[in-house]
Amino acid sequence: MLYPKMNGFREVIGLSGFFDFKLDPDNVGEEENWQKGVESSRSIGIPGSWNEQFIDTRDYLGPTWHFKKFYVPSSWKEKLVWFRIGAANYYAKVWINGKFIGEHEGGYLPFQFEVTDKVTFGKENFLSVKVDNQLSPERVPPGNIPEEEHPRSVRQRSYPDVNFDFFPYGGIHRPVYLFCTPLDYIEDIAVTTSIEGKKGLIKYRITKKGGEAKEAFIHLGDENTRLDQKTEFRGNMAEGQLTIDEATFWSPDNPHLYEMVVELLSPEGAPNDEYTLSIGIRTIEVKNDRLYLNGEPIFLKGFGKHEDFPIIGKGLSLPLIAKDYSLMKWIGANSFRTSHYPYSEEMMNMADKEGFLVIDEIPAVGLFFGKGNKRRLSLCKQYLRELIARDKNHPSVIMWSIANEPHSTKPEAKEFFRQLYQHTKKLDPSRLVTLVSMFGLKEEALAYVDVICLNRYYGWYTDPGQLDRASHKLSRELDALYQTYKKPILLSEFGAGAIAGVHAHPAELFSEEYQAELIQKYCEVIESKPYMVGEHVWCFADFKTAQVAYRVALNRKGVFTRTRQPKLAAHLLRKIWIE
Ligand code: GCB
Repeated sequence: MLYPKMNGFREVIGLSGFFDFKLDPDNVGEEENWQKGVESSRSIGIPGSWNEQFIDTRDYLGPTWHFKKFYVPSSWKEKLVWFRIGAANYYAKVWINGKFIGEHEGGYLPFQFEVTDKVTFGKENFLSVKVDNQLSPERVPPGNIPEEEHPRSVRQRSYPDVNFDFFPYGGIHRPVYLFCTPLDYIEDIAVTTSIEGKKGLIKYRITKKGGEAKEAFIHLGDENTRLDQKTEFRGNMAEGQLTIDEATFWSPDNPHLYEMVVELLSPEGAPNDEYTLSIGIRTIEVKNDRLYLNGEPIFLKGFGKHEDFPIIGKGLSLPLIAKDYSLMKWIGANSFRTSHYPYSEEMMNMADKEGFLVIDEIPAVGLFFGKGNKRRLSLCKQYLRELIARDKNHPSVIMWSIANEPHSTKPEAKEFFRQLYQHTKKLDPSRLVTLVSMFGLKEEALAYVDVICLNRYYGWYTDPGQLDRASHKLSRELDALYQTYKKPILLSEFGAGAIAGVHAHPAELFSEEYQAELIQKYCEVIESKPYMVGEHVWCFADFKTAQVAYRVALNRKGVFTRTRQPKLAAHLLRKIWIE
């Protein structure tokens, strides 16, 4: 799926901004025809979560409506018109001028519809978007799970009753766009890259729709290189390869990007659509239980993160993205995981530019097994399909994560993940696949994955306050895990809660000193094991969770506060990772 871009053949109109907004707690909107608008709505800022913008909506998760008037330029009459939302959590239905145009399930991936015959050109149009974020055991990630389906102690139950550890913000969280393409247009471009000595090879596949175009022109370049190639369509697809003899490879140290311009040619040979993609030439593989980027061993240093900030909730904030990358660079990180859902396209583009290696995760968090497995599996497959369609061209993405900490106590979990693993490999054989486990040795599905991701909290949830014991247990478990699976292991979560400003000497739980000491001890253990391919501290920054007795207003495991100020652990990590 291509991100909307403006050029000589395509135009983009941003519809983000204030929308009229109304709650629909009794779910009567559709019956009462709110598709055409409704009285007494108020203004909401989009992108943004409704839970943060008003006093009375903090815990509201049911159906809501977002309305907006917009214009479609008359000059778009000879074009195809598209409507696109970057992400809306969790279920969205869209109408234009009262006519239904489509729906989408899943809160973290883009969706778009062709709306040419639903809009009025040169006149006012009316958009209504219903977004429902009700928690349900049927949805992924799940919530409000009945006791008999997934028993948990009363103390584990939060408000709202989520089966995961972050606040279930609802809303239109990413940009809303109207854009146009020519009638005969480039539908998609997919590239994969490989390396032979100094050569960089770029395989491409272009798909087009509409019209009679038989050929495309490809121009690839940077300041030193320029390649031009004509390619022919067979049906709607054109495939080929470009070779750069002396290529500059993409890596965290030198995130070099080439520009690839694809021009679609009319049967007469005139350009009639164009799309520009940034390409990084790199390889990623596992060899002898190690991780290799461009044929060189690589060790991942970084974090699990969240999209989370006061007032905007999970809404896109470009300044926040810029700030987070600058802090990750300052601290010496080279990677992160998009825990526990796909992050915005804007964040992914910046990872390519700034040179970060990304483990790209679907929103499969809090998975449990039993009733509803089939639906959950098909949703996870849909998420993987949509995520790979969206992110397949990012050099930064090195691994797909098919789930975080599934409650894999039932035997069917193994088959569930076997299917997800195969599904992912089929969609993208060029990248690695991981599962982020809390069960470790008991997680039978680890037999399938390319890299094992393990989350561990010795010294926090177990053996609190006892860091020597924690190190010892960690070391023993990592060795056992490696002996069993003989695969590279990334410690994808470890950390301790620290309330900024709380100090204790000797260190104890919730002090900045304890968090720093725990992280130091874990890093020492990890770095002593040759099969370990990385350390991702949990978490980059403090973040909001549902209300529950064991969270002190926020999850405090951030090495930065929620507003991005460093705790002691941040300075320590900088020493470990940079010096
Ligand atoms: C985990 C989860 C993460 C939580 C973290 C914690 O294992 O993957 O979502 O926030 O633990 O702090 O408990």
